Amino acid sequence: MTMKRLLVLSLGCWLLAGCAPKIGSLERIAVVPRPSSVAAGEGEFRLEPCTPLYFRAADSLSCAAAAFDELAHALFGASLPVMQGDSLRAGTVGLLRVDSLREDAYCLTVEPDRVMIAAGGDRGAFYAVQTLRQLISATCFSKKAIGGATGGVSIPAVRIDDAPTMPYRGLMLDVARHFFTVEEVKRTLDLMALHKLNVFHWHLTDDQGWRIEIRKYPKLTEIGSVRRRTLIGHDPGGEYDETCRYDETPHGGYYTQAEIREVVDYAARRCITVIPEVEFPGHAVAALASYPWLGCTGEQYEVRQTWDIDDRVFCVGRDSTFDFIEGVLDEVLELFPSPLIHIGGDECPDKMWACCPHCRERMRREGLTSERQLQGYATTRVERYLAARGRRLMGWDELLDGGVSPTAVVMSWRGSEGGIRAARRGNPVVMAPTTHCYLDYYQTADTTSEPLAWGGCLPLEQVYALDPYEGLNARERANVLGVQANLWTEYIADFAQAQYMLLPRLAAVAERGWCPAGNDYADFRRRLRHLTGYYDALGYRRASHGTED
Ligand code: TNX
Repeated sequence: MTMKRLLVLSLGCWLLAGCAPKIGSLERIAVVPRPSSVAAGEGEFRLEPCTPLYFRAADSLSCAAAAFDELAHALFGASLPVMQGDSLRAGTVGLLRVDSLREDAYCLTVEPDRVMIAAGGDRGAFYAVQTLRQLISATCFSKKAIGGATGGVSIPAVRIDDAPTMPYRGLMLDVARHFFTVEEVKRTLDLMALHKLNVFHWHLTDDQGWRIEIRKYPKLTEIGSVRRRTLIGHDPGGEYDETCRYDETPHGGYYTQAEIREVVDYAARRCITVIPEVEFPGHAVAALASYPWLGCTGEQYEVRQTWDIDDRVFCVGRDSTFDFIEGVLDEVLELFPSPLIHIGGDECPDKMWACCPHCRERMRREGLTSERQLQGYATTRVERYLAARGRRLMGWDELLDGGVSPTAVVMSWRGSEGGIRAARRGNPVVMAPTTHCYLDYYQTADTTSEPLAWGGCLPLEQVYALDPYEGLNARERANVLGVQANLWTEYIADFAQAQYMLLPRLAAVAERGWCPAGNDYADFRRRLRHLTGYYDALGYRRASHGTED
């Protein structure tokens, strides 16, 4: 037999069998974050508009079922026919809860004649659907193709067993420095779901804006949500003075309580918990501008128009300040079911406290010897208030400087040192160090070709190098709840720019949280190429740094 005939014959056999060559399917199986185990099979499953979806109502996998339905709509413009019961028949997709798996674990089996998702609970099943989505060619999801794959799509045969290592995989969005609409927040949550992230940390208040409606204190949004003019440029290091250039249009926005509920619900349906952050006692100028009696001097301030750390913080000498924060928290707790409530606590200068008679009196009465301890007093008082209502306090790593209870959750941002210290003391910790998780930093050293950013340089590879367990023994590691990407928005004025800063670096944070043990950057890049196809198809804006061939 000639070589040519042999080739024609084997190609014919392959076509007849309807199988993709194994090497091809491996290339097609490119899931981010990396699943615990992937075993490529032979052939592929054809998912068609008439493929029945089987599930048992008693399994209550409603998030997963809704995600699957969304997938069907994106592909075919319609839901699949839904059947009740176990799927044992050929040509079906089955969704099943099994007791043998953890709530957030799943086993996805794609065979040429059926797809089976077995999961420990709704979260696991939801993650399986996200994985399934990444097994389908990205082009099927493009805006142009939406609902148009009526001829069906193919999914390569595979068995994937998977579960996250870390229970907390977060993204923080700062909506205070620049406001993002409810629709934009929802698109951010969609992105989180794609990356199997499960905590949305919503930074709702800061010097430059108060963004959450509080019925008891209406001026917080009437006054505190708007800054009079917009900073459009300044010379480096010259933020405070005449080097600033402004656009005279005001910048503002806030979320009504109905909108907050809508976002919390939208997130919950994507297995995402929303942790609100209300900054206390620093980063308070917008609140003080709304109610001057919250500050040490009672002066009338304006909502701040420039960035950086501000000396004007809440007066923690007066009890009225605690009445205020408790009133705010009462409404926050009604809106957010999250067991963790973030109260900031970062970058709080004590200059005002040092010359405030009320703060001095508080120090004397409480036997405090430094102003730093006054922050510790304020934090612990709020922590007690939250604990009495069944919630736990979370804050930035400055909490450690003022003396912190062993139950507060510490978010390590000034490097990992604070997190390491806290984990050794027994505090629960989330790692979000500037060195690996600050997605407001430049993505490349060549900053001249980039839109203005906060500074720093954090390329994709460095994000991926994050080791959340570094320097900790096994006992201490158990205190590390997870990792978080932070998107501060001083220089991110619109949602397109937010996407550009998030993508693709968010994928690296997601992977470090999902499976911190392995660290194979080359393999990550191979899989990421596939994922960037999704970003493009779904219409997200992204950077190409680190993804070029
Ligand atoms: C520090 S991280 C801050 C933010 C800034 C950020 C800029 C933290 C707890 N505080 O207020 O936006 O740096 O990267």
